[in-house]
Amino acid sequence: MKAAVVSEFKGALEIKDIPRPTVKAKDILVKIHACGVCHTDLHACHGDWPVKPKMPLVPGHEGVGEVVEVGSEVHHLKLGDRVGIPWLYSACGHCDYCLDGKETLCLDQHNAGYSVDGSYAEYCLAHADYAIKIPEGLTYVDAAPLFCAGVTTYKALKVTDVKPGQWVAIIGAGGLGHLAIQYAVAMGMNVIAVDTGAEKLELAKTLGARHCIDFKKQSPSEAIIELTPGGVHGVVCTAVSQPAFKEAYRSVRRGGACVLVGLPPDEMPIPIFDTVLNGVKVIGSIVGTRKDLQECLQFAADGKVKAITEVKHLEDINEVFADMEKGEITGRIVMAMND
Ligand code: 8ID
Ligand code: ZN
Repeated sequence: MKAAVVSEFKGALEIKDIPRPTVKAKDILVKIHACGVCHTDLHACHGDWPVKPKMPLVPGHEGVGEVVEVGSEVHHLKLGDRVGIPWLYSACGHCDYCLDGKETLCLDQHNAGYSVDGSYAEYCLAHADYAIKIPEGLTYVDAAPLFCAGVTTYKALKVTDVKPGQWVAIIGAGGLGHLAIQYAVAMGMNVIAVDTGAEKLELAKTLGARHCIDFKKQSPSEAIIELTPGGVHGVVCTAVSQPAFKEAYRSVRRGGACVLVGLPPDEMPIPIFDTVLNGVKVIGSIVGTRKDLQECLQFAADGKVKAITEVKHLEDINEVFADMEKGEITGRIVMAMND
């Protein structure tokens, strides 16, 4: 099968012919029709984070397609089912976290396109218990970005605990952020979006942001505090930039929540005095559970959220990564396969 493979950190991806994976008892094989390109894939190929991915690696954790093989112990999925393979490739299912509905914190998890090969390929293996069905009415291209960008931002918004009618700031309106804006609007929140460039900010406005701030033209936190005296009730920071996290922290009102989602490999210095006196919550949020994923897919199936996508192919991946590094992508790039 054809796959995009990275063999060394920071090396280019190569299109290779590699063996189709073999299905074990609890697996399914998915013929991939679309896979979104997440900034995490770029971090993986660069070896940016303390925990390193397998190498060589087939990246990709927004892969969607049809089930073409079913393991002997799989009874809830059948040939032809439309499914997606998220970042949470598998978890142990037995630890405190798994039992407590916090499976994304399981210490014994695997991650698609990181610790196991992912969906930048014509076929991808999935653990049947963690592959999620795509509701009717969603195309593969529309569904793919929801398997990471969608579920991650939907969950992060839940974690802010911002209520309908209250204010949330979305810092970084890229692949994740443009979906965050839509989920926030659908959840009844008032949104302020922060990014740079007319194209991204105009898109943010079209998607329902009440105010848009260009971080290259003004200080986002100062602008946010002027717009919402005291600051916003919650902020979700998806930007791949340490200064953006400082701005996010400074934008939150007393008692509010600053939810960290983006993963630049830096530290975030936090003033202890202000955090204590202001009762500010600083919370990390990692993707979402299978339940979160089902919910976030349903929002899209109901027409409340729609990923803005541009379709490319496996052969384009190095160019897509270069554009992503320069911040030149609006919405999400989705690679179409087997079409
Ligand atoms: O579960 C998680 N926590 C999770 C899940 C998926 C992705 C975390 N991530 C991480 C990725 O690894 C990456 O670090 O979220 C980050 C964003 O992923 P993405 O949305 O896929 O990346 P993108 O499409 O490149 O968008 C990033 C946006 O940030 C803007 C850029 O202009 C771009 O639109 N941005 C930057 I860079 N600096 C900014 C700043 N100072 C900024 N926006 C506002 N202020
Ligand atoms: Zn991702």
